[in-house]
Amino acid sequence: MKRSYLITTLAMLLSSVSTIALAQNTATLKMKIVVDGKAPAPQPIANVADAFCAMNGGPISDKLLVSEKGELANFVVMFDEEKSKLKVPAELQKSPEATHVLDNTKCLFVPKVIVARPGQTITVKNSDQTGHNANFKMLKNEQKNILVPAGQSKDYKLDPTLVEPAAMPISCDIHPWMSAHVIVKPHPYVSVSAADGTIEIKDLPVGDGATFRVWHDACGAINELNVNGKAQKLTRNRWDIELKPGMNDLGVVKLDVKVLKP
Ligand SMILES: [Cu+2]
Repeated sequence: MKRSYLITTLAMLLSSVSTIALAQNTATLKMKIVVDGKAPAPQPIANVADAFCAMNGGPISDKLLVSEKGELANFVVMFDEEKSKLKVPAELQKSPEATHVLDNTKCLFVPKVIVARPGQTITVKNSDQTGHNANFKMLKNEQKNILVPAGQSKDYKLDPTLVEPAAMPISCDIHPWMSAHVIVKPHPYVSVSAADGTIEIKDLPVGDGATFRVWHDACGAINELNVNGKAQKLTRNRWDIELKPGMNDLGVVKLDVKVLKP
């Protein structure tokens, strides 16, 4: 009894020591993505032929979602494992088992961006009373067009060995305005901005030479960002950041409205 108590205490002590050690040797990257300039308001989709989709005025374009304060949703910051000098720790390279849901709701895909790992499953759900399809236009994984009748769901399984080089489009051929993307990376270092523009990536390696790739569905090439008032040059959407131990809060990162193509 006494011995097991001692072992338990020792194990707890060791695990808290290793947690502290991990926290000191890893970095968290944080920022808030804001559009510099007045972004156009989302417009209703024109020529909606499907009677179900056309109900209640029809869908509003979800390609570019900017709050009243200019905060940009669905902006992606992802660690570039090929260009980075810093390495992903081995324990974080293994994909956990997980299922992501891509819903069809009110004739739009939800969410707009799915962040997945190799071998994981994407369940395409149809909450609408009309048929949809999800056409996975992948570069490495199987290209597949999945027809999902009203109220049903179907699975798309990602290959356990394949990584996609960029955000891959998913479209619905029945409703041409419907668009989502899937990112498949061999690490958990991908963040999609929330409605308030916040990005956060945890457990990153520490040091100089971390390279991140930035992406948004409504942007072409992003050659420059403004980080807390300072111009930051990017090369082909790639951004080199030095990561210090603990919190790396870059503050407000502004994206020029001119690069947006709604
Ligand atoms: Cu559809």
